Amino acid sequence: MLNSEIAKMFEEIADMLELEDGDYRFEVRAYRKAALSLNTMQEDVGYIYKKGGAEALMEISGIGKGLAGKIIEYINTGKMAKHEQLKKKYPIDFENLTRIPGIGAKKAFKLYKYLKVKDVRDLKEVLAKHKIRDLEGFGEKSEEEISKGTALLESSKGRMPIGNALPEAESIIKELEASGLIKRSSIAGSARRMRDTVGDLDILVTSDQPGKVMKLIPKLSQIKSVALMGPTKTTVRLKAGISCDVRVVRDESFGAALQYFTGNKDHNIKVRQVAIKKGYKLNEYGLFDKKGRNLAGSEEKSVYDKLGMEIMDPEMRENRGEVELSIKHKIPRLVQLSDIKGDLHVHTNHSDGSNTILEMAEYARKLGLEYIGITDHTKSEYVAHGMDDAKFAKHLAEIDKLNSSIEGVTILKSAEIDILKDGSLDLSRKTMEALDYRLASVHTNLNMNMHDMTNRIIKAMESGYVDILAHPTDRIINTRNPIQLDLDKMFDAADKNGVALEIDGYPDRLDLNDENIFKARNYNVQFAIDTDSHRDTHLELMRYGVSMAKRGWLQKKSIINSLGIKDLIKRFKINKTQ
Ligand code: DGT
Ligand code: CA
Ligand code: CA
Ligand code: ZN
Repeated sequence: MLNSEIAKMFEEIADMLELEDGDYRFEVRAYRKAALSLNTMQEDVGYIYKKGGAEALMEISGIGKGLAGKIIEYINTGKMAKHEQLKKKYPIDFENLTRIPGIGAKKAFKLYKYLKVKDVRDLKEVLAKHKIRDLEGFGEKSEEEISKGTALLESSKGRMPIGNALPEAESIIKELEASGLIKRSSIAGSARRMRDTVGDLDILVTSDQPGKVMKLIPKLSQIKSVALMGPTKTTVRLKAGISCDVRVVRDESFGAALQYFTGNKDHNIKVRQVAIKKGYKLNEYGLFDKKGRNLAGSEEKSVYDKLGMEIMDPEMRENRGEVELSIKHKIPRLVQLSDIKGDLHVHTNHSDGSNTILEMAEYARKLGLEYIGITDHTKSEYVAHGMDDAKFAKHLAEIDKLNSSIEGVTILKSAEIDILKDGSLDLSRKTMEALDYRLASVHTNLNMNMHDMTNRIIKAMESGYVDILAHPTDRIINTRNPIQLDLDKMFDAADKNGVALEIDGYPDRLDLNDENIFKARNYNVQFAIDTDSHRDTHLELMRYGVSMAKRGWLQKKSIINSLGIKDLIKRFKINKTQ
């Protein structure tokens, strides 16, 4: 998808402009805003341009005439003059270097200027020689931080967050389908299972003309290079920085192939054992009996059916006991996106979001949600423009006013209350009591040891003022490790104090993750699946949170925002007459 390529270039232009003499703050902000907007859009800008021209591009939030021109330049020429011109002056791999905590554009430039560091490989060399600690503005502590961050980046190498990977696959499928050569198509592999990160993408299509499909693939707009091309499988490297396997099978094998290539491997091995026990043979072409007669293959469900198994959502296929349940026909009905009635973690421009309360509410209504809870930051989060009690008073009054005029969606009053270092909460009791419900989270002092961190969070939960604990482990995928937290104690406290745990669906977070959700099932805890939106289109990211919940085997009954507005008001004991 073009979005991520262009976003990358915009980010780099912003990085480089920060290094230029003169005041480019306004431009830097504009480029970064546009990059964020592109990165979190699920529709390809190439398509948007093709369909609606420059006008349509300018409807994307954060994209004005100038930036639309740059996007068009890139669509037409594959280049961006501004980017090339700056890049000559700064031949630095900003994209990867600035992913490392402790390195921003300015520090990356210093590392280049004084130590000739252009990329992560160079960085590793100077780290090994302890050259960074002596640089002005760095020091020993910062060298250590950079060293840790580099190790984390290395260990996550190659795995892309699902929120970036899935739209790539969807856009490839769209282009393939537009060719008219394709009968059926699907994403497979870890992206279909909605794992939080994806090693490579797997796409499956059926066609009567597999040769033509294979020839078409290198011409798709997303492809950077072809790694391997065979008669029915092509492996390509995408511009977005991930590999993709595209396989063509005969239409009558589509179900069997889909089952096989969805995986995971351990799930497949178990399923194949079921087949063997029955005297059958199962492979990517179909299910066959002893005499080689085809029993199933066209539909995935019929493969499971003929094995005497109940089909389950791809998210469950991780060999965590689902095969055994499926044989007994006891697969639970997992929560679905359509069960979600509202979003309880939403930011606006009253703290660090981009849109107004009204814009967020209207977008939520457009998506069919019954309610959204506005959870702007509290004062300790000053970098995110957190509000103090006085500002909250005005903010809440505004929500009341909007709520009385807007139809079709309810705006709930809340806050993302900082849990301070000592476990106290960053708002007065009076303000907290004026809220419809309270979401709390840890944002600072993330390096505490497990004992202190666990006590800090449990103290907050026991205050009686926390309804939802947001992004409980505070990890950022590929960037920041989870905080040290005794999860069992935390789950227990959540259960005892009636605190719902959040599944933050924002694709960088996905927190709690599937493994932790799966563990939490042993406790009687409730969950809230939220998007942590910072702009209107982020409200569409709910699907990632729901899939995490499915991967943790959650059912609708344990998700508080599957409640309709009336029941939710009861759950939160909100005094409302509407
Ligand atoms: P990834 O790419 O690391 O995020 O994870 P997957 O699950 O997408 O793995 P991948 O791309 O290597 O293979 C796609 C699917 O193909 C995998 O989930 C199951 C199936 N598969 C691959 N290799 C084998 C194998 O050796 N045996 C069996 N039974 N299935 C396999
Ligand atoms: Ca894969
Ligand atoms: Ca693969
Ligand atoms: Zn938030």
